Amino acid sequence: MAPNETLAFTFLSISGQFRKYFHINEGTGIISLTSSIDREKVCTSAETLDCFVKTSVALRSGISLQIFKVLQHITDINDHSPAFPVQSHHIEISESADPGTSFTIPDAVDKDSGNNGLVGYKL
Ligand SMILES: [Ca+2]
Ligand SMILES: [Ca+2]
Repeated sequence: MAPNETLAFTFLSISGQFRKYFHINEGTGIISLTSSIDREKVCTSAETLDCFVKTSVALRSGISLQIFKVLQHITDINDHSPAFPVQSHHIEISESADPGTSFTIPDAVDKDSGNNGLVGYKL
């Protein structure tokens, strides 16, 4: 690098809908958030525990260019409570029902992942 040449960092690409969440300082290369990320909105697949942002950053100095990849992992916090899909559920029980007769209720869901999304039931 020649003494008067400055470095310039820019995003070449950011995966999916993440572009609006990240900024890169052109002079320092520091990546910062422009707003909070709601993990459950941007990584919607219930089976996917991992939520990654794939980024390509270009570093320019004069006519030279280097590209490197940055993989950012969006970790989950337990910010959703379990909830039933309906507010109430009606069950009819005959007085002749035997002890041990069981009844099902709708499955509750928790939008969080892994242990943060576990649901338990208690009377
Ligand atoms: Ca939760
Ligand atoms: Ca969460």
